[in-house]
Amino acid sequence: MLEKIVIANRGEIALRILRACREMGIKTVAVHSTADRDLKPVRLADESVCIGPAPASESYLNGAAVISAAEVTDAVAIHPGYGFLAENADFAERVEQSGFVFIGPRPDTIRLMGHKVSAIRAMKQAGVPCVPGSEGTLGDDPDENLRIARDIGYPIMIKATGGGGGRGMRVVHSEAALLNAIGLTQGEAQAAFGKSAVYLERFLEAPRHIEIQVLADTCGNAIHLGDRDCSIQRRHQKIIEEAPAPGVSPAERAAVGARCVDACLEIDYRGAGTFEFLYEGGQFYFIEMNTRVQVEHPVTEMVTGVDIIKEQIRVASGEPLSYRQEDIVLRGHAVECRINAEDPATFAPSPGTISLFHPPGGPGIRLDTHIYQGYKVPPYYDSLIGKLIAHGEDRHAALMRMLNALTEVVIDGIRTNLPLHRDMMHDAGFRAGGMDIHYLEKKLGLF
Ligand code: MV4
Repeated sequence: MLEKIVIANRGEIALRILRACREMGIKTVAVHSTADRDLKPVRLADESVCIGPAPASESYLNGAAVISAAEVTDAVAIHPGYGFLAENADFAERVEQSGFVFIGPRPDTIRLMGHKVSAIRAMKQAGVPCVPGSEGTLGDDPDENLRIARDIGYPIMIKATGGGGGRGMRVVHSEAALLNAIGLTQGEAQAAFGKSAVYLERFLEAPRHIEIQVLADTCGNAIHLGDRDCSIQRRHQKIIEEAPAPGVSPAERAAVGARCVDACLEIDYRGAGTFEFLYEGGQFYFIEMNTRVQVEHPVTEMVTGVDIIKEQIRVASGEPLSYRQEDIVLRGHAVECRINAEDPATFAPSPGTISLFHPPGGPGIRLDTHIYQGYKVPPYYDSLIGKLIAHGEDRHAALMRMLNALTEVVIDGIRTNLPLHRDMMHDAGFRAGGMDIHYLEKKLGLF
C-alpha cells in the first residue's frame, strides 16, 4: 500500500482525502498556498509544504511545485482531488516520469477524455449511447456541413472542441442560420481556446443531467456505482445533486451502467471516473467523461456504502477493487446541497471570517467541510465551503432530513446560499423530482 500521499488540493476535498488516508494508515502531506496556512487539512496533515502565493496559478496549479513537495517529503503518490491539476494529462505524465504514483487514470486516458471529439468517438466505439452528431470535427466544405446537419436534424448545437463549462456552444434552429453560426462559433473558439474546431450534435431542449460513477482497477475489473442526477444547476454550477436519479428504473440504470463498465474495460480505464449523460425521453446520451473524483461523489457513497477515495487509493497501489458488481446494492436515497460563500441574491462571492458555526447532525446527515468558527474564507478560490449530504430510506426521508439539517446549521459572518437550499426543499417541482437542467434558472428568473 502507498506509504505517504501528497494531497494536491485544498478545502473540503483535501480534508476528505486526508480522512481516507488516515483510515488506511497512510501518511499525508498537505500542500498549500500562503493564503491557506490556517486550512484545516494543513493543520491535520502529518506534514505540510507551502507551494506558493495565494493565486492558484502560482500554487495549486504549479505542477513543478507540487512534485517538488513530493520529493522533499519522500512521498510516493499524489492525489489531485478535483479541479486544479486533476485532469491535466501533462501533469499526470510528469508525476509518473518523476517516479511518483498519480492517483487517477493513465495520462493518455486523461488526454483522450479531455478532447471531447476523441472521447465521443471512443465511447461510441465502445457501445455507449451518444447524442446524434457529426463524425468528428467539421471541415470547411459548406455543402458537406449542411448535409451533415440535415442528417442530424434541427435544432442543432454547435460545440467547440476546446470549450467547456458551457463556453463555446451555440444553438441553431434552422438550416438558414447554420453556416453563419458555424463561422461565428469557430471565430469565438479560436479567440477563446486557440482552436477553431467545432462539431455538431442534435440539441436536446430540456434534458436532465445524469451521470454514472465507475471504478476500475489494474487487475481487469470495472464496476459502476449507479447514477447521480445533477440537473439542479445555475450557469453550469451544480447546486444540488442526488442519487439515485428519480424516475430512472433499476433496469435502465443497470443497462447504461453496463455500457459504461464495458467502455472502461475497452479503454483500459483506471481509477474513479464519471460518464456524463443528458437524459431525455427515457434515453441516455453520452456527452463527456470526467477522469477525476467529483464534488458530488458523497451521494453515491451514501447509497452504495463504497468509499470512493479509498478505492482510488487502493487501485493506484495496484490492489484490486474491494467490490464486484454484484456487491453493489443501492440503499435508500441521498441528496447533497453545495454550500457556497456567496450572496444569496446576487451570487457574488462572499469571503470573510466565519464568526459563528453550528454544524447540523443526526441520523443520515453528513457534512463535508473544512470550515470552523474563526476560519477566514479567502477570496482567491471557488466559493464552495462545504457539502451537506442527507441520506434516508427513500427520497422523501432524505429530503426531510436535509430540511432539518438546513434549519439547524448556522454559518454567520459571511453570506451563503443556505437560504436558496432551504427554499428548494419546499419547492414543488424539486420535491416532485426529475426536473430538467433549466429548472433552477427558470425559477430564479434568469431565462
Ligand atoms: C448539450 C445540451 C443540449 N444538447 N448538448 C453544457 C456544458 C457541456 N458540458 C454540455 N452542455 C450541454 N450540452 C446537446 N446536444 C445542453 C447542455 C447544457 C447543460 C448540460 C449539462 C448541465 C447543464 C447544462 C446547462 C446548459 C446546457
